[in-house]
Amino acid sequence: MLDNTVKLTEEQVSYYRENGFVQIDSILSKEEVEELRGYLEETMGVQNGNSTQTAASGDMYYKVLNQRVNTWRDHGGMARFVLSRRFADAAKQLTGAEGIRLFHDHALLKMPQDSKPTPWHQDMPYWPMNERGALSIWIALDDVDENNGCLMLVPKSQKIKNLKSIDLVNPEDIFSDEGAKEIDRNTAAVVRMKAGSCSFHDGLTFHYAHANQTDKPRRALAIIFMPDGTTYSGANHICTDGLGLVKGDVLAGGLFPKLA
Ligand SMILES: O=C(O)CCC(=O)C(=O)O
Repeated sequence: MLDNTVKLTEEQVSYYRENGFVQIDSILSKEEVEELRGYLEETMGVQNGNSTQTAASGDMYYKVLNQRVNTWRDHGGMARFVLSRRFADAAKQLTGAEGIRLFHDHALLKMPQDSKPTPWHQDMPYWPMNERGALSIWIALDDVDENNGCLMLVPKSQKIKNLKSIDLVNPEDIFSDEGAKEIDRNTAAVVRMKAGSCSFHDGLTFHYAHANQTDKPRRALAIIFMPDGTTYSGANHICTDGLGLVKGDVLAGGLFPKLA
């Protein structure tokens, strides 16, 4: 049952709050990983649905990520996982927020052959939110290490402010930003894990993913959660454009459901 919750340890919660990320092993069973892989495969091929493929094969961005946003809006199986209480409740425990809403999910595949790393960046600058506190769960659907695209995360980097968004195809070096002077990339954790394990990272945490040098796709599902009450900043975003939101509106309702 994906609605069962996982009680995180005090160490996991305090590690997240101090360092801006935490790894949690085996959040999914082997059977659940197998099930989710099947749904993911069906979803990646959807044409004209309610989810969005952000780049086509051959595009430069596709070499960084073969990405599909809002898979839950097309596939009931993806929805079962994305909307499950298990992940949202873990986000609630980590943040201490009174409630957790979905912002969006995205399937993140790193394809074999000419794969590029995901450059160092923060997520928050891409999100149209006034308050900090939003976070991602990144669920590995394959065993991951430096050879096929595991994440690297810089401890305590969430303590600095929201810098500017980085072009993921022609990246500037985020570490050369004046605001990032105190962040040392040499302290980054290499987050190797087994399929079915996950990490959570704060929207401000500096992170990177290695290129995939193997001959198989690296599959991951990331879900972005936000504390209930988070408000719209007015910036453009694929998930809010066209919804008629005005600056300061609470991000809520059926497209941003409260999950925990
Ligand atoms: O999976 C990747 O390569 C990058 C993931 C990422 O940047 C994120 O989940 O915020």
